[in-house]
Amino acid sequence: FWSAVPQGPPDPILGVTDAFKRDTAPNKVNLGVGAYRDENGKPYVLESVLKAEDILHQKRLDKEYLPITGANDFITLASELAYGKDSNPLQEGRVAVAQSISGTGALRIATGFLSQFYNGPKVLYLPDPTWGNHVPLAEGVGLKVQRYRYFDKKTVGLDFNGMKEDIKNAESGSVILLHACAQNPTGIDPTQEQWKELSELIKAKKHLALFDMAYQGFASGDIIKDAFAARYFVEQGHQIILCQSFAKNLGLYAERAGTFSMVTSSPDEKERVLSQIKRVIRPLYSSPPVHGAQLVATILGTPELYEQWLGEVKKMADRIISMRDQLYNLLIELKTPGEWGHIKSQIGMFSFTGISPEQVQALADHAHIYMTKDGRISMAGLNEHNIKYFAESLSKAVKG
Ligand code: PLP
Ligand code: TYF
Repeated sequence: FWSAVPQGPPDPILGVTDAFKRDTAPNKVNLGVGAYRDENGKPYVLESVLKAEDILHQKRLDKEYLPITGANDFITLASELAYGKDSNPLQEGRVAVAQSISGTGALRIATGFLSQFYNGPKVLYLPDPTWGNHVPLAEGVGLKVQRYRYFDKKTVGLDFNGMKEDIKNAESGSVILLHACAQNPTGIDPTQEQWKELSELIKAKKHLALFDMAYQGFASGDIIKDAFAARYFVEQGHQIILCQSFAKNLGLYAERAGTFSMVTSSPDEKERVLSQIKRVIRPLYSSPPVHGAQLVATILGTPELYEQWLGEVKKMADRIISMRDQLYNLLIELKTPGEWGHIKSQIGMFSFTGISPEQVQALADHAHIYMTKDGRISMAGLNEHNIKYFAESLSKAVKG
């Protein structure tokens, strides 16, 4: 049956973890996948999550199927976290929300819904570069992918003029995917002033803004600040689509907790949209898993746990920021050729170092340091034990 099936390429990001695992060197470093690591390079389970686990355990809850759109307390609390409790469309009951299989699943509901129901151009505009999975998420359901300029190689910063020009030139009513904060892979976000301009422009062109919010809290350590862009667009009357993930900010990677939501124009429209969202979800997986959603709802709905969680998000974000400072200082001390200010100014889980694919390969071959081919490093993979080794190796690779 399957003799003609060709070998597929490894995933550009998860393939890095495989290569790292195969390496037997004791000093190997994995800066590939975007998953938080503690001071000792170990995966980190938040204290607030452990406490929520205890609470849930004692409740002896059943394992009944959830509704197609998930657990009601979870979707309510999760959307309040993203939009803000006093957000108009939430208050007015015109946001259609469904629990999703984390951020990826939310994006898949989004593309599925768009391909079936969107009357505008069936094109998804993605930043260049973006998270690799965005492309098959769109193309897999027949949406065309276009790019808007985002990264400026020369400044290792945002190509804001290019971005605006491409969004302006896109056919009216196009779907524009925006990273809500902590852009993956570049770690470069528009400023609040720039977001305001983008909102104007996207509104003037009647585009549909789709926010991918995978890092709320991870960028600045402050969940409100990190929600600025999405909330501002909503305040300005954009009927946004929002894909929310709890993988990073709650460290719930494998629990697959997230939401898909759409701001609609009325409660009646919301009901109709929701009825179709259910029909998108049903053949994909019928209904979502329960445990992660219960953890999130317990934390967001218990004031002490919520406060503790805010502190823990800040702690993770701050550790990453401190690694940025240290890495920058080391690279300067080592007289590494080039300008490295971007390491400090970039935001969130990743730093886009700007090194070449050859230098990336050299670091893997000679120093057992693994990162994605585009030179992106997961800052959380760095810690007091390996940062000096990494800076020295990077410096050496750049000097050639
Ligand atoms: N979107 C972006 C930009 C991401 O970086 C990620 C994860 O790395 C996701 C979405 C989805 O992740 P998950 O499905 O684990 O929530
Ligand atoms: O590092 C990144 O950019 C992501 C991480 O199921 C990731 O690709 C890994 C596994 C997964 C979702 C996201």
